[in-house]
Amino acid sequence: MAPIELTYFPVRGRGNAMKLIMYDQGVEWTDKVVTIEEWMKGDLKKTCLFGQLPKLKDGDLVLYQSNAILRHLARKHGLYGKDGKEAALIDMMNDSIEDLRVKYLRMIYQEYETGKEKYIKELPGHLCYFEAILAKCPSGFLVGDKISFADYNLYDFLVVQKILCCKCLDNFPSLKGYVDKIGSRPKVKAFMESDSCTKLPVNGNGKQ
Ligand code: 0HH
Repeated sequence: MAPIELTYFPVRGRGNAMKLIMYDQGVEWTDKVVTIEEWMKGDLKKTCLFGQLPKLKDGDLVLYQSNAILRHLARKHGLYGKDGKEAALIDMMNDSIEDLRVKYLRMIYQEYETGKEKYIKELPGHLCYFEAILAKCPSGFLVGDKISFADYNLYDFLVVQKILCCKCLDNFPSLKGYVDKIGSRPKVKAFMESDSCTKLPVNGNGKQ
């Protein structure tokens, strides 16, 4: 069977969490990078179901929407909890991460100059919920005793927040420990230090 193919822009953006899953889980996949110039021609956009990337091709399944892609990878690779109850809780966590990601992306793409300071000021008020959740999780993962797709997504989000504001986790010992723990998984560490991650800008407009 052909390896999974991920089509995305040359940025970390919404692609990084899925790449983390695929590297850490040893998934065979290929990276199809679309330059902004290529995208602006419009031909590829017209073929995308919702006119956007990322796109994941897995055999004859073609998926759009980053969270649907994360969930698909999670179902295939045992990253969706041990039962329906854990899966529901993992979905809840991931939806909350998406809420924060949307706030972050709005600031980056629409109001970086005017809104960055306010965003950083308000960030602890959002992160404190995850701090409280993780402080109560003996496994060190968001749900249950195994890593889930929401953990990869939260890890990716927190690393990006640290790039924006290096002190943002200083008052959150559980979140700090969580980032260290997931970041020290050998394949996660190797990926995060590789050119595949470090050479890409965090966002498409050069802001971070
Ligand atoms: N809800 C969707 C998801 O989760 C949102 C996808 C999305 O916003 O998958 N896709 C954006 C790229 S992510 C998109 O396709 C942001 C990175 C931007 C990198 C540079 C993009 C340059 C575009 C000229 N955007 C392109 C578009 O909407 O035409």
